[in-house]
Parts: sequence; structure tokens; C-alpha cells
Amino acid sequence: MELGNRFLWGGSTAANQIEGAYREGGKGLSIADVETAGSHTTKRQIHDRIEEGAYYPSHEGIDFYHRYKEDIALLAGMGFKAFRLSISWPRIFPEGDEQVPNEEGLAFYDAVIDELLSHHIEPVVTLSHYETPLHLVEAYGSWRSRELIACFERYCRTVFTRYRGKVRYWLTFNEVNETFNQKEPYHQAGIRFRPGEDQLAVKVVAAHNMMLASARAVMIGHEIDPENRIGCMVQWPTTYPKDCNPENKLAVRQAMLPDYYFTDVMCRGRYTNVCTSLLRQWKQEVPLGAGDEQILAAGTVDFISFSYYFSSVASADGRGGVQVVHENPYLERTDWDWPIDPAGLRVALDDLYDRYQLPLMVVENGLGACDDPAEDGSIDDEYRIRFLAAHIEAVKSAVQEDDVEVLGYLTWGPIDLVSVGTGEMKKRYGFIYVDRGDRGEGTLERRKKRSYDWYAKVIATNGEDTSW
Ligand code: BGP
Repeated sequence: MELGNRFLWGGSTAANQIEGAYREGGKGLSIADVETAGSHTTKRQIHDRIEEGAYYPSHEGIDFYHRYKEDIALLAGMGFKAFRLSISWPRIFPEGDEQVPNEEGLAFYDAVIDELLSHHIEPVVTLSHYETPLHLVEAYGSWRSRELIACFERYCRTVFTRYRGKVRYWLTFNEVNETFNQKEPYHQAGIRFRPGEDQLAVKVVAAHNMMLASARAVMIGHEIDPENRIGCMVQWPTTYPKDCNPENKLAVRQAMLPDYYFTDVMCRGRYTNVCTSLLRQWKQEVPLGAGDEQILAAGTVDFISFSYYFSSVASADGRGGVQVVHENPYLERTDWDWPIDPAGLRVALDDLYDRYQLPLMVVENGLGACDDPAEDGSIDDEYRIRFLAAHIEAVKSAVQEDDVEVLGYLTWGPIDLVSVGTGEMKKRYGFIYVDRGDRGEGTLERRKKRSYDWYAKVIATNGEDTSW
């Protein structure tokens, strides 16, 4: 296979990490709006409400809400074929459970999508990227409650109808499998555990409700426009056995059960043996209600999109459990200690395609690094170029040598944005530098880094030339 001339080169973002304007245009609060910034050493805090004196990075983001024209022009300057954005659910339904959408919110995305299309950039839209309306968390306990499915359906129907014919690629829930992998899935599912509750039971129910909602979104999206292509979005954790001890190969399977759990249900439309064996270990029941099997079967996704940043290493811990670590003697690490493993991206593509035979889209990959401008203001991010070039070569190998069908490659944060993990600005991924510090200081001026022209060349040559 070859990277066709419709291959989607571009980059990805999320509303809560770029837009700002958290109270403008009738927007309601999202779960991101009550989360403070952390740092290398301190964790982000989640508050019940906005507290005076605390710093919440989503409130201003990088001010994309007011600067989207300038930003999209800069992306177009690199020849972007696709741009992934999320629609902020509480911009459309401020509380989440209203019957009537907020027209100003819809109009904002009309303008953004039209701007992209005027530059021949295909919008790739995530329906829910860590932006559940806060009211749904407070009033219903978030995805613990089946009532969120109807709210999500109403929201999906609204945006599928409004942007019909303009948006073709849709993703349902960002990194939905992190609902199991995170200790507390606040970003993914809006869940903060209550004292004494069975945490695994909550995770299983929340995951089920989200996967039902995803299946309903696929059904509604196809009904509104059969041209719609609707994918799931997972974080793909390529995992190696620590060595050739057979126990460690089994440990890899065990470590990845929570990930296959989600892709199996969303791609195969049912709870498979992978799911039932994990549920048995967790002492949980398959959470099916009346009619659910039919919905899951009818709402399987058209493609799989995923993020890939690093790989992990698994070993049996000798006590019947599994240990998963980042340390891998063959790999270097980023400033944030993430292993750098381009081959692991090829492994991910092969693994997912071999298993599901569905088209794939890489929708997040990149290097978070501290970019220090030189005295003349220029930014030489050769380390980022090296990182991305190696990963693009891995995608090409998967396509050209392994015959994997890949729809596109989108880097994470083509313009610097707020980090999810730490809430910092100094963890930068962009080709475009944004003058903004960790506590909101700076002019917000945009500036091209060295990688900007490099990525433009990669796109212009359809990935042929990744040299620098
Ligand atoms: C993924 C999220 C993104 C993004 C990315 C990088 O988990 O989908 O929203 O932020 O990770 O992570 P971080 O921002 O912590 O560097």
C-alpha cells in the first residue's frame, strides 16, 4: 500500500486546552474549568467550584476562541489537510441536560469549521474531549448515570445536523480506555469517587454507558448523513514483555486487557472473552441492560483513531499480578520522562489493524518539550523534528511494508497548548510557539519554530521527504 493523495496530514487539539473564553458566548462550565494548573512536582487540583485566587488554565487557554482565524491561517501555511478540534459540549448545551441548544455556541463552530474549509482543511471533530458539562457531574454523578446517554444523544444529533456536509470525520470519546487505566477517570468520565463506593463497579458502569452513548452516536450520525465516518478514540499502549520469560508474555496480555476491552466492544459490537475475563478478575458482572446488546451491535465504529506517545514494559510480579513500567534500556526519554519509541507506533498500527481490519487514524503523537527561544526569539526545535520524522517513518513502514490502512497522521498540539497532565504551558508540542507561561503571563503572540517549515515540507512531499 501507499500513502494515498488523500492522506490526512495535520494536527490535533481539544477545546479545553486552546479555546479559553470559558464564560463567553453562553458557554457553561465543563469539568476542565474547575481544574487548577500543577507542575512537574505538584498535582493538578479539582475544585467543586471556581475558587478565587486559584489559576485555571482552561479559562483562557491560548485564546483560540478569539484568534482562530490567525491560527488556522498559520496551520494552512504548513499545508494542513486536516485539523482535529473538539466541540466543547457545554458551549452547545451549557448545563448538558437542556432541550434547546445554545445558538451562540453553534455559531462559533460554524465560523471555525467554515474557516477550515476555506483553507481546504478537513475538520476532524471529537465529540467529547475531557469537557463533560459540570452540571451533569453534579446533578447525575456523570457517566455513572444512564441519563447522560440521552443528553449526549441530543448533543450529537444537534451537531451532526448543524455541521452536516461540512464535517465528515467524527470521534466519540477521547481516550475512552483511560477510564480503566486512570486511578480516577475524572477527565475521561467525569468521575470522582465517593467514599466507600466500589470503584471498579463505577468504572465498569461508566465505561458501559459511554460505549452505549458512542454506539448511539454512530447510529445517529449515519442516519443523519450516511457519508459520516465515525470512529472511536483510544490511547494505544504498545507493551513489550520484559524478556523472553513466558510469564512476561502473559503479563503483556494481562496489562492490555483493559484496552482491548474498549476496542473489542466498540469495533466488534459485543463484550468478548477479553471483556468477560477481565470482569471476572474484577468480580464484576457484564453490565448489559435490556436492549443494550442490540445497540452495541448496531453502533460499531467505522474506523479506529488513537493516540500514541510511548511504549511500556510488562512483567509478572511473582504474586499473580503484573508490573508495568516505562523503563526500557533500549529507549531514550523525553524531558517528561516518556520513552521515545517510533517502532512502537508501527507495532500499534499492526496490532490494531491485524485484529480489527478497520482503517486507522493516528490522531495524537508528538514530543512535549521545553522550547527555549534564543535571544533573537527564534526556536530551534530539532529534537522535535527528529522525534516526528522517526514516527512518520514508522507510519510509512506500516503502510508500505505491512499493508495497514492508515487514513491520516495528526500530531498533538501543532500550536502550543495547555498540558492535560500538568496544566502547564511549558510542556510544548507545537510547530507554532505561543508566548504564554504557566501562570498566564505573556503576550499570546504566535511564532513559527524551526519545525514549522520542516512539517510543511513533509506534507508537501506527502511524507516522502522527512529529512532536515
Ligand atoms: C492525551 C490527551 C490530550 C493531550 C495529550 C498529551 O492524553 O488526549 O488531550 O494533552 O495526552 O498529554 P499532556 O498534555 O499531559 O502532555
